[in-house]
Amino acid sequence: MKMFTRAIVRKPAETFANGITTANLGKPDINLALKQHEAYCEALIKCGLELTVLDPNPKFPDSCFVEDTAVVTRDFGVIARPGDPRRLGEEVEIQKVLEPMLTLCYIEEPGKLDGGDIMQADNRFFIGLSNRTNLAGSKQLKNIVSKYNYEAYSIPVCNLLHFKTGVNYLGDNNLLIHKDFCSKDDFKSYNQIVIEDDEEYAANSLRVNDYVLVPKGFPKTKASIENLGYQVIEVDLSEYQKMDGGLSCLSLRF
Ligand code: CIR
Repeated sequence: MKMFTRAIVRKPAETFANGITTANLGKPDINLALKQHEAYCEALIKCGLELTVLDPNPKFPDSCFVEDTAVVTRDFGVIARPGDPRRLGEEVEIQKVLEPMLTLCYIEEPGKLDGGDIMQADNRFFIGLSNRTNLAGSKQLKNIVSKYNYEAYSIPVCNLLHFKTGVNYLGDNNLLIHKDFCSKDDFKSYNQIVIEDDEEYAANSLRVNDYVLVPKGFPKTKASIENLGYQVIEVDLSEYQKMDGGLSCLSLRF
């Protein structure tokens, strides 16, 4: 099934280790991060995507996490307004890249919104209210997507960086969800694949066309996804995990 045809990624910069993190997993190795990024790009190409690979931007250590700077669909894009002031400005360059590709709308002050808090599930958008995404940002996004006939719901996010740190939609009504996700009841209508604490990082796995990309080292999640009938590609993201970055944050797909 062809859901996406292209993706935007940005290579990590030499300043990568100066980015924002709460992970306590040590300093990332930039050379290994670059190798892992290449493998991630190869996985997206295997899924059938045409990639736009942006050069590193050392001014923004977190700028490889492009997902946070926009919300994109095949019909339109929304330029986000990053919720942490240290990342404000990353969205400006992404706007330049997306402008020739998509009709764009914008989240404006006082709205704050990180793309990592936005999950599309078929014709619905779930908008996580987190430390990075506020009610004003959520309301603006709701107004935008409703013009394109999507439903939109705000969901409280607790104890997680982003909404999609804990929940991800695979398609076919299947939803990966961390066992302690605080707004679990909002997802009763989905077939929930519950992720235990020891595999929490793998809750951020990503369906791309005929494959599901799963971070390497989480065998139970991988098996659960395979049991649903999906082909899995494992991607080693150890260096990104050290910077609180999940698998989906490394690309914008549409
Ligand atoms: C940050 O704290 O903003 C980055 N170090 C990690 C961003 C990860 N993005 C995501 O989960 N969508």
